[in-house]
Amino acid sequence: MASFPVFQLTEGEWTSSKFIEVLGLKIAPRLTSDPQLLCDFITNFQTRPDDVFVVTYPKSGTTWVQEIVWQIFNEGRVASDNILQRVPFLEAATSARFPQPDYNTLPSPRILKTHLTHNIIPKSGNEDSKCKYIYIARNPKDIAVSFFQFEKSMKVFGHGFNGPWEFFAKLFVEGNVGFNFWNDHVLGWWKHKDDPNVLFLKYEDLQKDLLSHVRMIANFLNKPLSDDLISRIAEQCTFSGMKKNAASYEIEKADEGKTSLLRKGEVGDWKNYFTPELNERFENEVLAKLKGSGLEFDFEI
Ligand code: PPS
Repeated sequence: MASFPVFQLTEGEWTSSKFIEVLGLKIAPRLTSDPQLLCDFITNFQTRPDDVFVVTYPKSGTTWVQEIVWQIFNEGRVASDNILQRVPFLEAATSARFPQPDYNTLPSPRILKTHLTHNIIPKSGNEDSKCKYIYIARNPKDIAVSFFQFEKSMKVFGHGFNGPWEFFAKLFVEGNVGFNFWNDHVLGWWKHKDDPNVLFLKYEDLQKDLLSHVRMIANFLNKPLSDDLISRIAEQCTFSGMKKNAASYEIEKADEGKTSLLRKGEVGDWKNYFTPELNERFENEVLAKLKGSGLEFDFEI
């Protein structure tokens, strides 16, 4: 019988977010009302050969690439429906709070958002008919800041993070945030970067050259598009382009309005938050773990 420990750290008056551990991953309770059901859903998920998973550690550019992939499959159309309706979030599949599609009857190709680690993500048993995974990695300093701002905005759920930035940064370094340690997540996927059904991208590279990344993604999905269409999708998927369709990227906070999946969309915002001491801690305890892997990040562009 699987167990689903509930996890929340306290330091004085500060509390971390509350999590349920499902398959070893810290998952926010808002994502599932029944951890056993979620565990079964993930474990028994039947992939189709044309499934496309947009995979990230949280706050790494998921929404951005969800939108790019959706537009690639929809001739560059800009849709006003919420992105999570168009590209559903796997880990929310058993949530009572958010209405979820029936994954079995979703038309192909299914485009799915997930933060699952490589060892847990649903896979095809058949070598010849593998679904595709687009993994987006982002530098952990900007992720930590983005994650902190997001957690703060979610605290109306009543089980959320309550504390200052320093506390969140500590939780992040120690892997006590949603989906555990950043370095384990990225390295787990980085090992598979050369698998033919994996496209490993970096947020900072998309910022540097969105056009060629839209083309790369389209080619990876066997959807070669005209130069005009690629330019249009790239233009529509810049941060300012997506901001024009802001309602698509809003999510429910609880009973109290909405928060956006778009915030600043920059590389280097971490410099507004990091002290020299914290920077040293990230270098020694987070980035040092990438040493020898060949995986490197830009922290400014
Ligand atoms: S989530 O909740 O994990 O799905 O969040 P995710 O979408 O992965 O990450 C949110 C951050 O991505 C930024 N974002 C973008 N940056 C550049 N260009 C585009 N088009 C874009 N769309 C989303 C978003 O602003 C969040 O980063 P921060 O640093 O907080 O601004």
